[in-house]
Amino acid sequence: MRTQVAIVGAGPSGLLLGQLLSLQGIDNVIIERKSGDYVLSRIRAGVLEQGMVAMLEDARVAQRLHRDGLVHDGFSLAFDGRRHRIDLKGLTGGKTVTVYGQTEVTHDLMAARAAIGATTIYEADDVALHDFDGQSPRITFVKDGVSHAIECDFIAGCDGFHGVSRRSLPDGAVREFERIYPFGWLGLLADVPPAAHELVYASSDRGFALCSMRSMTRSRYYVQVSLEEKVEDWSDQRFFDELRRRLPADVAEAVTTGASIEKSIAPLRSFVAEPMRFGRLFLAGDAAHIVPPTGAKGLNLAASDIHYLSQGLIEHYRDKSDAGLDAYSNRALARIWKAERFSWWMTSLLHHFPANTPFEQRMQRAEFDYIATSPIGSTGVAENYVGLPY
Ligand code: RFL
Ligand code: PHB
Repeated sequence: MRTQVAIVGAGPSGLLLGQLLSLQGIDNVIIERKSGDYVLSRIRAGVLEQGMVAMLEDARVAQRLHRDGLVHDGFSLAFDGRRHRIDLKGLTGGKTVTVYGQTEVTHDLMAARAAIGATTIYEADDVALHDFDGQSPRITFVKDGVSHAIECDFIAGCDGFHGVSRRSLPDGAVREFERIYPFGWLGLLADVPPAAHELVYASSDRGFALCSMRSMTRSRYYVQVSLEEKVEDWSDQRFFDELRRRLPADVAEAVTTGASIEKSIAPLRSFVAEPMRFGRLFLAGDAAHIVPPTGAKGLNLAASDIHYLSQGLIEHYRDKSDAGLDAYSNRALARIWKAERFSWWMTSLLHHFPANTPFEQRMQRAEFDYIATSPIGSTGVAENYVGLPY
């Protein structure tokens, strides 16, 4: 088999790239390790920046998003029971975010891909990347016990943090930067109305909590937990009791409890691999970088990478120019590092760090007080949360 762009991974990065290329008549094949149903069953992000919404419009997959997505003009930060609203719209000259689950984005992209008739190979085993440092890259894999090869012009490594693409690079080809946080997030999804109309990020002496949602009838909640915690030890009742203890009183009172649809623990990590290109292999999304979920940036960064990468590939085929591909890594990384900083900062502000001294705890409180009383402090938070320009 031969294609122009072989894409490894059918997460949001791979599917969005495939859709944008297909719309320009650029042939592409996606190779995914899991089944389509498995990919759709992963519960992950929920907040889309305006730039990502615009990209989904360009990709012609924004119909359901505009019908079902919830536009949010603001969100709250809470500290020891005190609450401060960040007026996103007012502080950024009219920008907002849209609450729409990653699962739904993935669903819409998969449906569009099926309608276009582009090829996705699901349940591909032993995916391996070859010769991407030369002119004729190739991907091999095993499907239903049979070995296959795809020849291509370029490979897009969109296969997430644990994927094969980054690991295929020769030793020393990339420099990795990493911070692992000493806690995780226990998340719970339930079909109950959200406690508040907007998201609430809360810091308390018992640790961090977040009230989010997928719709006006489906809530997503998180509590910070130690890395030793096991999901099995958290009944729904225990989860909701702990959540309420960490929230300001009025929000805690408004929490409706209900049976969980999903409950899982995710570790928190900051990670960047530089550069994001090696020969004819380009890394995008979680394959190249991870942010802790506190700033809601992971999915949005995947989209901005794909913005730069799709432009580069389109320019290559349409204009016979490699300027966009040559600039890809630097352009993407400039935006990534700013989102890394914001996500690290929000994580540092709002979580209970076991090693923090009383001095550092006072610094967290002073930082919150500054944001809550300074329009300039709040504006910086708002500007980053709605997403920096592409
Ligand atoms: P994905 O979504 O991980 O997709 C990668 C795809 O590649 C496949 N794959 C392979 N395919 C072929 N061969 C191989 N060897 C392969 N290895 C892996 C995988 O099966 C998968 O389908 O990466 P992508 O597309 O870059 O998208 C990035 C986003 O998914 C990610 O940034 C966010 O979901 C991060 N994230 C969150 N971000 C937020 O903004 N807010 C959140 O609340 C939030 N929660 C989360 C998250 C990520 C989580 N992970 C990664 C464990 C919660 C979790 C649990
Ligand atoms: C979510 O709804 O899953 C969510 C929202 C905001 C975040 C992280 C996760 O910062």
